[in-house]
Amino acid sequence: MLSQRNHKLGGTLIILDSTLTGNSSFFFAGGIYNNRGTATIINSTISNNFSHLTTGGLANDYGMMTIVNSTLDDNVGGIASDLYNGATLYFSNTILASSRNVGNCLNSGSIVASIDNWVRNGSCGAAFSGDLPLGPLQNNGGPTWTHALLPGSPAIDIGDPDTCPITDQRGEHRPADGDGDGHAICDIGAFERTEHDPTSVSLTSLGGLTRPAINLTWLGGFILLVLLGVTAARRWQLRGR
Ligand SMILES: [Ca+2]
Repeated sequence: MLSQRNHKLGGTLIILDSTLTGNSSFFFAGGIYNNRGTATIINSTISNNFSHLTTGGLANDYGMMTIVNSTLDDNVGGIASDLYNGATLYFSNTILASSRNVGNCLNSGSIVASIDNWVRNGSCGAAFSGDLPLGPLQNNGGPTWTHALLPGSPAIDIGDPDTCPITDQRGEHRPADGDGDGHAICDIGAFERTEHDPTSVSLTSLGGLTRPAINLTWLGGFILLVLLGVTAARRWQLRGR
């Protein structure tokens, strides 16, 4: 992993059931920049991160990155909003929904697998594309904040069962029958809609999509470096403000 302050080539990073939000970088990715390492992101939310020159969310520049059932939204970058791959990428059941500037995903490397991903502009081999409204980043249960799939969302019950984790980011069991048709199928993204989730979302709530001010400090990704080697099951939430 690489940053301006902490420069370490290679290494292994696992992010599980976590939220990275409010991080920023001028040169590198706002969320995570992987340089010759192995980065695995599962059941996690990468939201409202910023990079002036590269990607607001994730960048895989050399090395290998695997992304499973994660949600990327409200990220802003110079070349892509959510994801850049310059090396080897596996990703499945993942949402790239940012809509604030450039395309969602830019690939100049090898996408070994792109399975049942929802990418707003259809890039990087997406199976599904188009606008995908999500709930605001908020407490939807569980130890970390998430973007809920709204009632009736087309991302409900269309995920790949073979790469579906047994819980969502909140700890809710997967798969759940989110569309009530009697068939429990994995959802796309970090949030699995269950029968316990609210059946309506107030306009007031949706209108509250206020985002933290961009904070030109180096937080999220670098704190994670310190946590390398710590149990992968540990859950944390990083907020940049
Ligand atoms: Ca489901």
